[in-house]
Amino acid sequence: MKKLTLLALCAAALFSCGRHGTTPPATTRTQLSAGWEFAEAGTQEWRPATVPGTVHTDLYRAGVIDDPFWRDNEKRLQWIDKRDWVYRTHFILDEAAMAKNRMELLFEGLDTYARVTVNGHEVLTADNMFRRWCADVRPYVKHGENELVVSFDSPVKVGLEKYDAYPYRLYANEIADQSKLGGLGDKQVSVHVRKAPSHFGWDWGPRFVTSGIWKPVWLCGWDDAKITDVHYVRQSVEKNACKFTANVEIAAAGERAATIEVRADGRKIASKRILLKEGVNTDQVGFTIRNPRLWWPSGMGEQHLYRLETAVKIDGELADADSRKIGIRTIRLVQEPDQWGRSFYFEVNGVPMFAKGANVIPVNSFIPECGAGDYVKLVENAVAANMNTLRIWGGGCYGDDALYDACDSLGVIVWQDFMFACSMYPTDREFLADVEAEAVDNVRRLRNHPSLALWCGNNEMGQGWWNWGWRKQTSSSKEVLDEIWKGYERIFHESLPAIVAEHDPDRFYWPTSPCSDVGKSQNHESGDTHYWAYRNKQLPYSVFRHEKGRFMSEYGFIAVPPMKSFGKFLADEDRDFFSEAFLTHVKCPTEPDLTVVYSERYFAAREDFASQVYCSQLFQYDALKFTIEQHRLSRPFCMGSLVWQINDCWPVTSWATIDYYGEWKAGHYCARRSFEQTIVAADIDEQAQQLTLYGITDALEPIEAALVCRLTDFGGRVLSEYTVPARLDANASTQLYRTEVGELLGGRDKGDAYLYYAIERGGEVLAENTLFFTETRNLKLLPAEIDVRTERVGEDVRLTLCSPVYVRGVEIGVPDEGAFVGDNYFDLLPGVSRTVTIRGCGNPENIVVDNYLNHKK
Ligand code: BMA
Repeated sequence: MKKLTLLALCAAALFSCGRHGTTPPATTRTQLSAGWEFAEAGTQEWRPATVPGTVHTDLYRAGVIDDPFWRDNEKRLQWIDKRDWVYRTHFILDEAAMAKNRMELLFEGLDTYARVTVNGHEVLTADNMFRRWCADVRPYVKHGENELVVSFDSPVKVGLEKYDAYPYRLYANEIADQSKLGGLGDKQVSVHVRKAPSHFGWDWGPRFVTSGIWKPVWLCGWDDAKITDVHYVRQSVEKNACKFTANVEIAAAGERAATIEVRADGRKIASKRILLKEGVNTDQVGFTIRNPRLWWPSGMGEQHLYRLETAVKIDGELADADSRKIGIRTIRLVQEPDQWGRSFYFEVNGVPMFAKGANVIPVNSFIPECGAGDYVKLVENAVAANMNTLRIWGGGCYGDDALYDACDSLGVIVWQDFMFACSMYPTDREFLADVEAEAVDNVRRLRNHPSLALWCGNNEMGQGWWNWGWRKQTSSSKEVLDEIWKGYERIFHESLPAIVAEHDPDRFYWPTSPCSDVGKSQNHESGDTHYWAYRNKQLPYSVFRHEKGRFMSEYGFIAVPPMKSFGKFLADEDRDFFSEAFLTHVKCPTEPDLTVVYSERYFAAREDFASQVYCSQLFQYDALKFTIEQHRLSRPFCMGSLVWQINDCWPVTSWATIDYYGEWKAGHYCARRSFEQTIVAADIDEQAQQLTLYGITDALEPIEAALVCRLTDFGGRVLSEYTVPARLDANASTQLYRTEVGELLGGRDKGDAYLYYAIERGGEVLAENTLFFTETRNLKLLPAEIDVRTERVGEDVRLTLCSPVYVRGVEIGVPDEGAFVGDNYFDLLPGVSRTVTIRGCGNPENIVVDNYLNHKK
């Protein structure tokens, strides 16, 4: 049965007309989200569709396919991307709608090869998932019912045509384009298709090459004028005043006198009379915000945002209005010569910022499954872990507006990649023109966000080409290799920086991540660094003591999902690290072997699934703790630590610190602790066997305190204790104490004791930490019985844990859906109780507290 979308004009004024008057603007924007159906091309099997959405999720909802994430279903669903699909809906235009002078159809995103018809007339064709597509449909619409049809060609079929027609092969990483799984043999078509690279698979992602209307569709009616863009450009920031220009872009139907009005938080602050000409008009309106309140990243100050509204009035009537929030701040990427090479850090409002954060991949393999709330949750989770920076990584998609809104309001700096990763791309003019249009669309969409700090050309292409053997693997003539590199330079050294300079001149452009210097191999003296080499050689994580760069934009430690999540994507019989279904959800080639090796190395082998899962989690915790502390203690040499990765797009063994279902893995609890504003951290020089303790704070005031150290055995006996004065410099890492390890241990075995160290002021512990002198497997841990007391406090459950002996990495498991454990994977110090609040716990009797390491042997 057909459902109809009625264009109720009065309800259709989507953009706030707010303080500009009570009458809605003459320009109307109506979302076409109802009544959609889909069918395979050439069939008449129409089924209900969700728009925005994807064909995979529509097939699942229609009961045609099983859950794509369940067990090894991925393998059986590869046929979908080889078919063509058609989407259609109907909408009704009433007289008021028909009276509009202009009528445009706007697709915020079409994935990917699409032909759009209105009442049988082709109005546009699309070939790039990342672009916006707009068509004039006025000549084709009619009073009453109208039909809108979007036909998608298989991205794989089109990709294959392009691949076959291309004069030479282009490098694509085989974990990043799993062509064999897709039934295409060696034919890696992803680089020819402008859609999320990770749709073709990744080392954490399934291969689901989607099609669909993945972003909202709008029908826009207008008479004289429509605002097509507003860019607020800061001219100067002074203590008492911040000067701005609003660059306003207006489409006009003919020559008309008009007024542009700008309001800040509802108060009119500027207006200008202009003369519109038919076509696209651009004009500038200057205004000043007096006594500006600055926007700061989380942890550095408040995130003050101003609501700015720009309106166009004709004959005193509101033609159109644009409303958005902006923040006032300066951000500079400081790259200046220093004793180590050249710095690389963000300076916000004149204050150097140590970037604490993570990388973001697509939030779901089927991106439209996520709504604004999911993006808010993601950023809240980042801030909850004391992060101030997110990198939107280049192998997925440019983020949803809601993601940047959340970063603005919660104070998270965004490093934004353009969508190119781990491959080399076509070099022809047509491809270049397409990606240029894509870049312009996205730069214009995102440039008003105060959180946005930097545009980066691509992920890992420069290093891959010159230093990771991609040229060799391309096995082409020198001429072809030169041509590929020339194409690279055209996109990343010419076009994209020029687009950023023209459309977003205040923002820094960085050609590729990682990059030390254009054309040079990666070093630790300048630029940003990804460090992954430990994996292939199975190196201990302590290698991160040496593998530190000026800004660590990627590093991470893999872990299986938390125990609670397995039941959602695996059957009970799959609970084995090497079962077929389990391995379907492992995409990284070193896994699960590396996890097994590391579990053995750090914790000693364990047989049962639950304790293997636990070891995998604790490994992620310990390795991240070590590495984050190394980064932070070596500031100002290193000024950024972005964990790979904060999220997952499906249930998988990955480096994510939060799994697909939103469960915090051990790594996220660790990040929260290690990214706290003030921490104490230890560094052991293995060769000299010298221990140095550091106090690190991002606070803008120095801290006068005392450093307390207690060498203790695992039964709780204090072996030695001392206190020294400690002064932590503001926004810095300060060496507090240095000693020989041997002297400290006083002849004891390294497994006999641990060091508790803390900074205290007036009896208050400002930061505390523990240090071991050997791997956990060698610690002389004693059998422990943890005393667990439970108490209900309102909706929450409060657990108080205590043990007379040292307990490593306590894991608290709560089976209830949606429950959140306030703290987890921490160590219990002998005789020191710890209270944890659990949200959403039904029956406290179901809580499992264990650590597998202090069991009786
Ligand atoms: C980096 C990233 C991704 C990848 C990750 C983990 O290379 O840029 O390509 O998923 O490492 O291997």
